[in-house]
Amino acid sequence: MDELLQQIETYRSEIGSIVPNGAEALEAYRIRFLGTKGIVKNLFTEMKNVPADKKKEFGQILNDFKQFAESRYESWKSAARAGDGTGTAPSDGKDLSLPGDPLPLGAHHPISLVRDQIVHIFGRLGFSVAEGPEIEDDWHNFTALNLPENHPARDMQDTFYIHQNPDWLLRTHTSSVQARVMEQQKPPIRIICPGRVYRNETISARAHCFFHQTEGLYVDEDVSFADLKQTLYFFVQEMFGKEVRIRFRPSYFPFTEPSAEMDINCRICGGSGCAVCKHTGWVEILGSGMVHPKMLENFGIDSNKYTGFAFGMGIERICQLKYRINDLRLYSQNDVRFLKQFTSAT
Ligand code: 2U9
Repeated sequence: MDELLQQIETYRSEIGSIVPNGAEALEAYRIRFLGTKGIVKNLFTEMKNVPADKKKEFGQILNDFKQFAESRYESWKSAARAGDGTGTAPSDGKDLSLPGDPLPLGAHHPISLVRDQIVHIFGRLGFSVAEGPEIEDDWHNFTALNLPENHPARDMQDTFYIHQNPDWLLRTHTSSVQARVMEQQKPPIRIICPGRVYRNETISARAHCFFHQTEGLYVDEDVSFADLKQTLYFFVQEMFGKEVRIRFRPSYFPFTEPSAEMDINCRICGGSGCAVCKHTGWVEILGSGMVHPKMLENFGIDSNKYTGFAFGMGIERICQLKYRINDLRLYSQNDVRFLKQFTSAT
């Protein structure tokens, strides 16, 4: 019995040190250890000489050894298959059947997560996504949108112009996408336009030279301010929870009349007052209004027959309130410690 155990140990270390090189060596191994007259078979025939009270223990040891010899054979065989295609194991002797190193998985950027959630919420109300170029011409970014040359609103936004052509610029808002859709489509129009926009700002915690917007446009017969309010109320309830409170304040945008900004009760302090809500309990999250009749006419849409509402929001702002991000620079620094914290909310 001791002799047999000793033999098994010797075979184990022999197998452990084998590096089968090529199909022939692999086959030689199979015949020597696993063949019909091989070592494993022979060891089993020794069972008859083992005393009855040791048979169970020895049988277990033999089965373990058999499994060991077989598994080495199987892994070498698949390594050889995965090797050079000739059925020969790679010469460096690596066991290619071992599981690979896990690939580190990335995470979605918080801006993408919030953008996708906005798209999803408005999608449920029948809004589809429209996209347009980030390099725009003056007409689509300004003139068509009721912002003629020398209009003071142009001064409100510092614009990046393209050197090669003074008519080209980096879009300062995604309203230019709505302009392109109005140019091409007849009502009913129900779109949202998420995208990156550019403004010539000094980078700080509160300003950046690019950020992300989602604007929306709904033009049809009988679209009213009540539709605007209920649509935006539905949106914030879905985004921030049913208990969210809203208020509208009159405002001015060149594309809309009347115009209003919408506030929600502060998600950071719950209304008790903090730096984000400037101790008012309210934070502005978007601008909106009824599409200016002149705008509809600019695009050949009969303003006596059709009305519409539009809105625009900064995605970074929604992100800030949702995830309590207080520095705009974090969005573009690509620090993995920041980026890996976010999970999809949809
Ligand atoms: C067309 C018709 C109407 C787009 C609108 C706003 C109100 C608005 C800003 C808020 C903060 C964007 O992120 S922000 O800077 N936008 O308040 N945008 S209505 O109205 C349009 C646009 C195009 C053809």
